[in-house]
Amino acid sequence: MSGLFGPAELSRPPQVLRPGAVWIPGFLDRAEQRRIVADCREIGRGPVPFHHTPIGAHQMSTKSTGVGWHWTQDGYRRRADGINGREVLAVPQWMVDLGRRAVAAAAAVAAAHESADQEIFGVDPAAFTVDVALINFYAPTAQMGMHQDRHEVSSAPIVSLSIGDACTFRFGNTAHRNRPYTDIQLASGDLFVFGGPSRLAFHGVPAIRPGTAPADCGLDSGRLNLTLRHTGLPA
Ligand code: MD3
Ligand code: FE
Repeated sequence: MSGLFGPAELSRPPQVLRPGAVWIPGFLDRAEQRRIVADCREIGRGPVPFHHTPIGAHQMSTKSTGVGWHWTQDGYRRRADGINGREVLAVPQWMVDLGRRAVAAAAAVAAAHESADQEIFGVDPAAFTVDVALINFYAPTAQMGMHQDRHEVSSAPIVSLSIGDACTFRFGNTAHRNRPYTDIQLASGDLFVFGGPSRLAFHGVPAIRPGTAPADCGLDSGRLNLTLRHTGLPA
Protein backbone atom coordinates (compact mmCIF):
# COMPACT_ATOMS: atom_id res chain seq x y z
CA MET A 1 0.00 0.00 0.00
CA SER A 2 0.81 3.58 0.05
CA GLY A 3 0.40 7.10 1.25
CA LEU A 4 -1.27 9.88 -0.70
CA PHE A 5 0.94 9.56 -3.78
CA GLY A 6 2.16 6.02 -3.17
CA PRO A 7 2.08 3.23 -5.76
CA ALA A 8 -1.70 3.17 -6.23
CA GLU A 9 -1.86 6.88 -7.02
CA LEU A 10 1.24 7.02 -9.23
CA SER A 11 -0.79 5.58 -12.09
CA ARG A 12 -3.64 7.98 -11.37
CA PRO A 13 -2.25 11.53 -11.48
CA PRO A 14 -4.60 14.52 -11.07
CA GLN A 15 -6.12 15.53 -14.36
CA VAL A 16 -8.27 18.13 -16.04
CA LEU A 17 -10.82 16.07 -17.96
CA ARG A 18 -12.30 19.12 -19.65
CA PRO A 19 -12.15 22.84 -18.86
CA GLY A 20 -13.60 23.21 -15.37
CA ALA A 21 -13.60 19.46 -14.61
CA VAL A 22 -10.73 18.46 -12.33
CA TRP A 23 -10.18 14.94 -10.97
CA ILE A 24 -7.80 14.42 -8.05
CA PRO A 25 -7.46 10.70 -7.23
CA GLY A 26 -6.61 9.92 -3.61
CA PHE A 27 -7.41 13.43 -2.33
CA LEU A 28 -8.70 12.05 0.98
CA ASP A 29 -6.41 9.84 3.01
CA ARG A 30 -7.92 6.79 4.68
CA ALA A 31 -8.22 8.40 8.12
CA GLU A 32 -10.21 11.26 6.63
CA GLN A 33 -12.38 8.82 4.67
CA ARG A 34 -13.21 6.95 7.89
CA ARG A 35 -13.99 10.21 9.68
CA ILE A 36 -16.33 11.34 6.88
CA VAL A 37 -18.11 7.96 6.85
CA ALA A 38 -18.60 8.18 10.63
CA ASP A 39 -19.89 11.78 10.41
CA CYS A 40 -22.26 10.89 7.57
CA ARG A 41 -23.60 7.89 9.53
CA GLU A 42 -24.26 10.29 12.40
CA ILE A 43 -26.11 12.71 10.09
CA GLY A 44 -28.17 9.72 8.87
CA ARG A 45 -29.43 9.19 12.43
CA GLY A 46 -31.70 12.14 11.83
CA PRO A 47 -33.72 14.27 11.89
CA VAL A 48 -33.75 13.30 8.19
CA PRO A 49 -32.60 9.68 7.73
CA PHE A 50 -31.24 8.19 4.51
CA HIS A 51 -34.19 7.72 2.17
CA HIS A 52 -34.91 6.78 -1.43
CA THR A 53 -35.69 10.11 -3.10
CA PRO A 54 -39.00 10.11 -5.01
CA ILE A 55 -38.71 10.88 -8.73
CA GLY A 56 -42.18 11.09 -10.27
CA ALA A 57 -43.95 7.82 -9.47
CA HIS A 58 -40.60 6.08 -8.90
CA GLN A 59 -37.77 6.46 -6.48
CA MET A 60 -34.03 6.63 -6.84
CA SER A 61 -32.04 3.45 -6.16
CA THR A 62 -29.55 5.45 -4.09
CA LYS A 63 -30.33 6.39 -0.49
CA SER A 64 -29.67 10.02 0.35
CA THR A 65 -29.79 12.60 3.04
CA GLY A 66 -28.45 16.10 3.26
CA VAL A 67 -27.60 19.08 5.40
CA GLY A 68 -28.30 22.76 4.76
CA TRP A 69 -31.14 22.04 2.34
CA HIS A 70 -33.30 19.05 1.45
CA TRP A 71 -33.12 18.14 -2.23
CA THR A 72 -36.30 17.25 -4.10
CA GLN A 73 -36.84 16.91 -7.83
CA ASP A 74 -38.72 20.22 -7.65
CA GLY A 75 -35.94 22.09 -5.90
CA TYR A 76 -34.35 22.62 -2.51
CA ARG A 77 -36.52 22.74 0.60
CA ARG A 78 -35.79 23.52 4.25
CA ARG A 79 -37.81 20.57 5.40
CA ALA A 80 -37.85 16.99 4.18
CA ASP A 81 -41.29 17.37 2.60
CA GLY A 82 -42.60 14.00 1.47
CA ILE A 83 -40.15 12.12 3.72
CA ASN A 84 -40.82 13.06 7.33
CA GLY A 85 -41.26 16.83 7.18
CA ARG A 86 -38.37 17.46 9.56
CA GLU A 87 -36.00 20.40 9.17
CA VAL A 88 -32.52 19.41 7.97
CA LEU A 89 -29.41 19.98 10.06
CA ALA A 90 -27.10 22.95 9.46
CA VAL A 91 -23.96 22.43 7.36
CA PRO A 92 -21.14 21.53 9.78
CA GLN A 93 -18.00 23.66 9.67
CA TRP A 94 -15.84 20.71 8.58
CA MET A 95 -17.78 20.52 5.32
CA VAL A 96 -17.28 24.25 4.67
CA ASP A 97 -13.55 23.82 5.32
CA LEU A 98 -13.36 20.69 3.17
CA GLY A 99 -15.17 22.46 0.32
CA ARG A 100 -12.62 25.29 0.30
CA ARG A 101 -9.70 22.87 0.48
CA ALA A 102 -11.14 20.89 -2.43
CA VAL A 103 -11.74 23.92 -4.67
CA ALA A 104 -8.28 25.29 -3.87
CA ALA A 105 -6.65 21.97 -4.77
CA ALA A 106 -8.63 21.72 -8.01
CA ALA A 107 -7.83 25.32 -8.95
CA ALA A 108 -4.13 24.60 -8.44
CA VAL A 109 -4.31 21.56 -10.74
CA ALA A 110 -6.24 23.57 -13.34
CA ALA A 111 -3.79 26.48 -13.19
CA ALA A 112 -0.90 24.10 -13.89
CA HIS A 113 -2.68 22.86 -17.01
CA GLU A 114 -4.08 26.05 -18.46
CA SER A 115 -3.17 29.70 -18.64
CA ALA A 116 -3.17 30.96 -15.08
CA ASP A 117 -5.36 33.96 -15.84
CA GLN A 118 -8.20 31.80 -17.15
CA GLU A 119 -11.25 31.71 -14.93
CA ILE A 120 -11.67 27.99 -14.33
CA PHE A 121 -14.32 27.91 -11.67
CA GLY A 122 -15.38 31.55 -11.49
CA VAL A 123 -14.88 31.52 -7.73
CA ASP A 124 -12.12 32.32 -5.29
CA PRO A 125 -11.71 29.14 -3.17
CA ALA A 126 -11.86 31.25 0.01
CA ALA A 127 -15.23 32.63 -1.13
CA PHE A 128 -16.68 29.18 -1.79
CA THR A 129 -19.15 28.63 1.04
CA VAL A 130 -20.88 25.28 1.12
CA ASP A 131 -24.56 25.81 1.99
CA VAL A 132 -25.80 22.34 1.11
CA ALA A 133 -24.26 18.91 1.15
CA LEU A 134 -25.94 15.88 -0.38
CA ILE A 135 -24.90 12.51 0.94
CA ASN A 136 -25.66 9.68 -1.47
CA PHE A 137 -25.23 6.04 -0.55
CA TYR A 138 -25.03 3.50 -3.37
CA ALA A 139 -25.65 -0.14 -2.50
CA PRO A 140 -23.67 -2.35 -4.92
CA THR A 141 -26.66 -2.51 -7.31
CA ALA A 142 -27.63 1.17 -7.16
CA GLN A 143 -27.07 3.61 -9.98
CA MET A 144 -27.88 7.17 -10.97
CA GLY A 145 -29.18 8.13 -14.39
CA MET A 146 -27.78 10.94 -16.51
CA HIS A 147 -28.92 14.35 -15.30
CA GLN A 148 -27.84 17.96 -14.78
CA ASP A 149 -27.61 19.65 -11.39
CA ARG A 150 -29.56 22.82 -12.06
CA HIS A 151 -31.52 23.63 -8.93
CA GLU A 152 -28.71 25.85 -7.66
CA VAL A 153 -28.99 29.59 -8.28
CA SER A 154 -25.26 30.01 -7.89
CA SER A 155 -22.76 29.16 -10.62
CA ALA A 156 -20.23 28.02 -8.03
CA PRO A 157 -18.51 24.68 -8.69
CA ILE A 158 -19.68 21.39 -7.23
CA VAL A 159 -17.33 19.29 -5.15
CA SER A 160 -17.75 15.50 -5.31
CA LEU A 161 -16.02 13.06 -2.96
CA SER A 162 -16.15 9.28 -3.22
CA ILE A 163 -15.65 6.72 -0.46
CA GLY A 164 -16.04 2.93 -0.50
CA ASP A 165 -16.61 0.84 -3.62
CA ALA A 166 -15.34 2.36 -6.84
CA CYS A 167 -17.86 3.31 -9.50
CA THR A 168 -18.09 4.02 -13.16
CA PHE A 169 -18.80 7.72 -13.41
CA ARG A 170 -20.15 9.00 -16.72
CA PHE A 171 -19.24 12.59 -17.53
CA GLY A 172 -21.27 13.88 -20.45
CA ASN A 173 -21.81 17.03 -22.44
CA THR A 174 -23.89 20.11 -21.61
CA ALA A 175 -26.45 19.67 -24.41
CA HIS A 176 -28.13 16.30 -23.74
CA ARG A 177 -27.79 13.02 -21.83
CA ASN A 178 -26.39 11.01 -24.75
CA ARG A 179 -22.94 10.63 -26.33
CA PRO A 180 -20.38 12.05 -26.36
CA TYR A 181 -19.49 11.18 -22.79
CA THR A 182 -16.43 9.94 -20.95
CA ASP A 183 -16.50 7.03 -18.49
CA ILE A 184 -13.99 7.08 -15.66
CA GLN A 185 -13.51 4.98 -12.53
CA LEU A 186 -13.86 6.96 -9.31
CA ALA A 187 -12.24 5.21 -6.35
CA SER A 188 -12.33 5.66 -2.60
CA GLY A 189 -10.79 9.00 -1.66
CA ASP A 190 -11.15 10.61 -5.08
CA LEU A 191 -12.15 14.24 -5.51
CA PHE A 192 -13.89 15.65 -8.55
CA VAL A 193 -14.66 19.35 -8.93
CA PHE A 194 -17.06 20.51 -11.64
CA GLY A 195 -17.15 24.20 -12.40
CA GLY A 196 -17.05 26.83 -15.11
CA PRO A 197 -17.92 25.38 -18.53
CA SER A 198 -18.45 21.90 -17.02
CA ARG A 199 -20.87 22.99 -14.33
CA LEU A 200 -24.01 22.06 -16.28
CA ALA A 201 -22.68 18.89 -17.88
CA PHE A 202 -24.92 15.82 -17.80
CA HIS A 203 -23.50 13.13 -15.55
CA GLY A 204 -24.45 9.86 -13.91
CA VAL A 205 -23.26 6.71 -12.20
CA PRO A 206 -24.09 3.69 -14.40
CA ALA A 207 -22.51 1.13 -12.09
CA ILE A 208 -20.88 0.43 -8.77
CA ARG A 209 -17.95 -1.99 -8.80
CA PRO A 210 -18.80 -4.35 -5.93
CA GLY A 211 -16.00 -5.62 -3.76
CA THR A 212 -13.60 -2.77 -4.53
CA ALA A 213 -13.87 -0.82 -1.26
CA PRO A 214 -10.47 -0.63 0.46
CA ALA A 215 -10.45 -2.44 3.81
CA ASP A 216 -9.63 0.69 5.82
CA CYS A 217 -11.97 3.29 4.26
CA GLY A 218 -14.77 2.93 6.82
CA LEU A 219 -17.27 1.21 4.49
CA ASP A 220 -17.39 -2.56 3.95
CA SER A 221 -19.44 -2.35 0.79
CA GLY A 222 -21.29 0.21 -1.29
CA ARG A 223 -20.27 3.74 -2.16
CA LEU A 224 -20.72 6.99 -0.31
CA ASN A 225 -20.76 10.16 -2.40
CA LEU A 226 -20.58 13.51 -0.66
CA THR A 227 -21.39 16.50 -2.86
CA LEU A 228 -20.65 19.93 -1.46
CA ARG A 229 -22.41 22.83 -3.12
CA HIS A 230 -23.26 26.50 -2.92
CA THR A 231 -26.91 26.93 -3.90
CA GLY A 232 -26.97 30.70 -3.54
CA LEU A 233 -30.51 30.41 -2.16
CA PRO A 234 -31.53 32.90 0.57
CA ALA A 235 -30.76 31.48 4.02
C1 MD3 B 1 -20.79 16.45 -12.97
N1 MD3 B 1 -24.01 12.48 -7.69
O1 MD3 B 1 -25.83 13.96 -6.27
S1 MD3 B 1 -20.93 13.25 -8.34
C2 MD3 B 1 -25.75 14.13 -7.50
O2 MD3 B 1 -21.40 10.27 -7.56
C3 MD3 B 1 -24.82 13.31 -8.30
O3 MD3 B 1 -23.28 10.21 -6.58
C4 MD3 B 1 -23.13 11.60 -8.41
O4 MD3 B 1 -24.82 13.41 -9.49
C5 MD3 B 1 -22.54 10.62 -7.45
O5 MD3 B 1 -26.40 14.99 -8.11
C6 MD3 B 1 -22.11 12.31 -9.22
C7 MD3 B 1 -21.59 14.88 -8.25
C8 MD3 B 1 -21.70 15.78 -9.43
C9 MD3 B 1 -22.32 16.96 -9.16
C10 MD3 B 1 -22.45 17.95 -10.13
C11 MD3 B 1 -21.93 17.78 -11.39
C12 MD3 B 1 -21.19 15.60 -10.70
C13 MD3 B 1 -21.30 16.60 -11.70
C14 MD3 B 1 -22.06 18.80 -12.37
C15 MD3 B 1 -21.52 18.63 -13.61
C16 MD3 B 1 -20.90 17.46 -13.92
FE1 FE C 1 -25.72 15.25 -10.05
